[in-house]
Amino acid sequence: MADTKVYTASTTAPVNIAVIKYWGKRDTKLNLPTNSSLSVTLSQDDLRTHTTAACSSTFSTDTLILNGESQDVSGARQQACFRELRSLRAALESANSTLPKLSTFPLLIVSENNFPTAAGLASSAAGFAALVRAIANLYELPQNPTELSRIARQGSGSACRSLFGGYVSWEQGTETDGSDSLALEVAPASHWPQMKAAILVVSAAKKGVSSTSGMQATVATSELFSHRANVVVPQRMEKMKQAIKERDFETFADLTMKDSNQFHAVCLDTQPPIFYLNDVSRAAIRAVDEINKKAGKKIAAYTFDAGPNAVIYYLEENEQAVLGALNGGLEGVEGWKNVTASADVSIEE
Ligand code: 2P0
Repeated sequence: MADTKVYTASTTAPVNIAVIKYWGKRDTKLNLPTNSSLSVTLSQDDLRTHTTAACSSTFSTDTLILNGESQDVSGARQQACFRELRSLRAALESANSTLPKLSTFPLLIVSENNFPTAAGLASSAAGFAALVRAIANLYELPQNPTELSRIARQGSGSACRSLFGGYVSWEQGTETDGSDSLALEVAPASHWPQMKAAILVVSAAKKGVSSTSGMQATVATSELFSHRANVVVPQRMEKMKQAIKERDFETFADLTMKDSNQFHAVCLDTQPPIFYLNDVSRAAIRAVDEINKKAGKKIAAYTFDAGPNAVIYYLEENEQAVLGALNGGLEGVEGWKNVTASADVSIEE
């Protein structure tokens, strides 16, 4: 009798915000980066993607629905994730003939973010991480998060870091097939649970230059870029791992702010220049500098991705000093989101 059952599995994946930034690819098809990067995972209570994956012989075609809207799945990124996951499932099925042939069924993926997709809050990272985990759960794959991160990376580079909670590195790797370009846990969230983050939503508008095209323009035209990728970031990766290991917030903050500034410097060095920061972003930078000056040490660290919104890291004990000053002193901020910076990833079945 034909198998007409609908198989389903659900999961959630968190947003991550890099403190050592990914910017530049050596292989655009496999999303292989020109430098390693390191991120902090945000709490799923605040920011996450929830995804259900289903498959059935009764479905007609692969379908992806994001926040209620049907998405195109013919792109190379989605196709690469589907292909890799199906091939892992097919290997299980050929080893065990009693397993249902899920690898041959069309997929239906339904995804919801609990935050605005357009707000520049790394939605593609959580989105592809959740998609890969949901299908891996559906297929009952034995692969661990690092092995799955290789697949999520092909969906969106930064997505590979959202397979873990806590503090996560994406090791650039040297192989041309991407087999060693994957995410590793630097420390679990429980190692440094006092870490908090506040997101200043300066603008919820979609960014002007996409990360994917912006980073390749930088690789092609910036003279500063190779110094960053080859000299600065390798040293910073080591120092950042050490700072996290030692729970040394001052060094963490110093490296985080320097790396954000250098990422935006290579954007400015791109032709034509890419501007992600605006006047409000710059006011946030000055406000954090003032907070740190007043405290006599670094108690707050700003970082900006490919847009004007600020993420401010701080330790719980300094919440009053940091948020009080930011709340009082910044105009032009559309909204606030105080989030727990670091959280364990738990699988929601
Ligand atoms: C990061 N960003 O490390 C950096 C900092 C933006 C600035 O990863 O083309 O959406 O999908 O691999 O992952 C954004 O780039 O780019 C990003 P693709 P992605 O978080």
